[in-house]
Amino acid sequence: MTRSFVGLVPLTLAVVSLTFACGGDDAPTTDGTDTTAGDGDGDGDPSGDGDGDPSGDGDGDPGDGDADTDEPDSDMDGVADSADNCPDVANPNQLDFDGNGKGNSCDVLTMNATGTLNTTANAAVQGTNFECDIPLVVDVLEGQILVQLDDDAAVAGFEIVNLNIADILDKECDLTLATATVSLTNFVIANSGGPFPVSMPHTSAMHDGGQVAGDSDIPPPVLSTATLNAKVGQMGDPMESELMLDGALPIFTANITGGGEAGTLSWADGQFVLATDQFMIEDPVSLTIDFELTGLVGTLNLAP
Ligand SMILES: [Ca+2]
Ligand SMILES: [Ca+2]
Ligand SMILES: [Ca+2]
Repeated sequence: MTRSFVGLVPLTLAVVSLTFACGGDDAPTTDGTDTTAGDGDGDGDPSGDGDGDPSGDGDGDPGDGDADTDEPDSDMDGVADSADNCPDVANPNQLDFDGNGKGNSCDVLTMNATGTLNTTANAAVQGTNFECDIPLVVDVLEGQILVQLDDDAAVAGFEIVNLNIADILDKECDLTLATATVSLTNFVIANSGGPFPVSMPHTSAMHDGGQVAGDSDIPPPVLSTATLNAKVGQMGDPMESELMLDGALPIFTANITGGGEAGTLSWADGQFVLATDQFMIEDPVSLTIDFELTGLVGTLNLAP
């Protein structure tokens, strides 16, 4: 009955005018909107509760988002589709770290990464005590890191999509028998899978304050390559090989502030073996040179 009544609002308007003319409405409005004869509330609402709600439950649906009526709630998280910031993902907390209207559970922070990391290349002549270290600056020119938070303000996922690193050219160290010269070119650290989970607990208060901080608890899996050029002594052309990194990066500390407006990823593991490689030198004498990249220390700055 109620629904059919509301459907007749235009008709009802006419009735009200008639009723007013007849003096039967005890609370008519002066703007002509009170279309319900005799209900006394002056709003034209047949349910009499004054909210224009045909169902009479007082919530003014449809479109109020409380899902207590026949409004669809596709993910059944208790928040109606029309008000759900992730309509297809159950996220009853509706947490939205960056306040962009998309809830954490269906949103990703995309951060650009730049910064400087440090590692050390060790060159050693097999079967001898001759070895030397070359400090290398890993200058991350550009990169992309994705950050995924969830609806419980408890877990974050990270994905290091790529880190493009400036060429490292002609770094030398003294192997006693000869000078080792090392170059790293086409150096890219890239994701080797999907986002990886990390345990980075933060409270709802921190979330609402726009901050995530903590340590990753597993090494990020990466597929990283570089071309290693090495030359020993002044003879011959540089040797070249594909340098495959170890498949993981050390754990890091993350700190993201301002709801994703800024952040850092910091590494501080000086002992981590990042990559190894081996060269055979035939001229002027036969030597095997082992190379090892050890340590990852430094900070990447993150920005949207
Ligand atoms: Ca929902
Ligand atoms: Ca949802
Ligand atoms: Ca968001």
